[in-house]
Amino acid sequence: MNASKEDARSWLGNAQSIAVLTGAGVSAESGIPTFRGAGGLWRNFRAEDLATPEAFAENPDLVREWYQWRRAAVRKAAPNPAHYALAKLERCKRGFLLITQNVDDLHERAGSRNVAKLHGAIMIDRCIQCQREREAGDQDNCECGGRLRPGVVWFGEALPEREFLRAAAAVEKCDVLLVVGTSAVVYPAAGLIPSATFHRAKVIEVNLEETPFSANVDCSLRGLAGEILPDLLPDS
Ligand code: BJW
Ligand code: ZN
Repeated sequence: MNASKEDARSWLGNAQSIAVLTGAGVSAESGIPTFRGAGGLWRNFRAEDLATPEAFAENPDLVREWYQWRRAAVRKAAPNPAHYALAKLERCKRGFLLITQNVDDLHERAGSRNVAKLHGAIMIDRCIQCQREREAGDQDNCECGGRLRPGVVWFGEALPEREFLRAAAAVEKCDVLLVVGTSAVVYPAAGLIPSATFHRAKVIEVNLEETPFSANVDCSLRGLAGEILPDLLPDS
């Protein structure tokens, strides 16, 4: 069943509790490249091949250089209307959790407060030896001599448990799950979408393209997040 944008707007307006799941598409209009599809390449590498512990072990300088390039893009970027619309939606709901796979900080900069960051934060570095975290800078090594790595979750690594448990609990009890700008192929994050359906929430998807869940959600809206989200806000 594909309901209309008006239906989606009224579900959001009537919901007591809303969960939102975002992916790289939400930051694309801020100039931050997505992982898959057009713009998902850096030099000749696929993002999926660089975001792994194996890539870092084999070629830490290359992986680090990729992250320094991406950090520069994040520093230059500003939140777009999609980020601001989600921050505004949070302000008008009592039950609200923004679950993001994004490692940038644009949701926070737009004013979102209740955010579960499933894949960590790109602006943080963590020592692989003593585990101490710090704001990312130019250093390659910690004072203890250990190598610094970005504070993100690579393939094969566990998600931060507390963040994932918060996300799973919010999805189980929400009335509406709004899924924005994610290809929905990376697990366990993507598994939150069928979980919402199983727990009888309405699921609204906003994406430029079809995803593996488009046919099963209650409302699939095709287009730019920065254009659709402001128009979905209940009082707009
Ligand atoms: C727009 C738009 C606009 C563009 N408006 N839309 C079950 C089944 C199969 C595999 C697995 C499974 N469970 C686990 C796995 C393995 C693996 C996995 O999922 N693999 C699949 C890819 C096959 N998962 C893991 O390894 C996870 N860990 C794990 O499971 O651990 C188990 C464990 C337990 C206990 C102990 C130890 C281990 C970890 C996953 C970590 C993902 N990390 C990355 C990198 C983060 C760091 C970094 O940034 O460098 O996270 S990968 C990358 O993909 C990144 C993203 O957060 C994530 C999702 O991508 P996203 O956000 O969806 O972006 P895109 O580019 O894919 O899509 C953009 C979308 O936007 C597109 O659809 C566009 O159309 C759309 N769009 N512009 C609206 N303007
Ligand atoms: Zn250290």
